[in-house]
Amino acid sequence: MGFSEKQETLVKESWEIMKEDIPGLSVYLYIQILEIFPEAKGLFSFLKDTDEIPQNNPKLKFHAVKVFKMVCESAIQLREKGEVVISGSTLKSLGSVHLQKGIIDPHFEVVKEALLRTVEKGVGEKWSEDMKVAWSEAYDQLAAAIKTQMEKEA
Ligand code: HEM
Ligand code: ISQ
Repeated sequence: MGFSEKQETLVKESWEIMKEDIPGLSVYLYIQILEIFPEAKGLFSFLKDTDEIPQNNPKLKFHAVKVFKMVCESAIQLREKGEVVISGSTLKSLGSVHLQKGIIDPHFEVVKEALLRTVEKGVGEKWSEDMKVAWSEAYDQLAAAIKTQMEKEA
């Protein structure tokens, strides 16, 4: 099933709404991750040594925004080219960072679920099944590209 223009629009539109509350949604994303998978705390350098999720940590925000933006970018590419293309050096570094942190397939499912919950929270009543499918698809394809790279480096 191809990625439609409507799906691309759904992802882009929701990100536009979410941008209005980056600090809140960044923290929410980590809360969801830790709720589903508490051990993730030890993986992130900016969470390791804190009891609570820091509310205004620039690194934390930066990482969360990066993930959202990458999924958006994937949605655009899926519609334009039918596949997710990440530049060689970026992909290499993504592969090695996640490999080195010991990230495995089930972790990708955790982040996916947490991401979807965060989009749902961010867009409020605009949330829909179609929007969920669009984000899921874009995330899955992006995750697949990272996983393929991780296998190459392993
Ligand atoms: C680091 C993106 C999945 C855990 C990173 C970085 C990016 C990123 C951009 C920063 C890389 C750098 O510092 O050069 C993504 C995307 C994902 C994904 C787009 C899925 C499509 C996951 C999953 C986990 C995870 C499933 C596990 C829960 C981490 C950790 C770091 C990291 C622990 C290092 C953070 C630190 O302490 O500095 N990821 N990631 N990532 N990612 Fe992911
Ligand atoms: C995955 N990799 C790096 C940072 C992240 C932040 C939030 C959610 C998932 C992430």
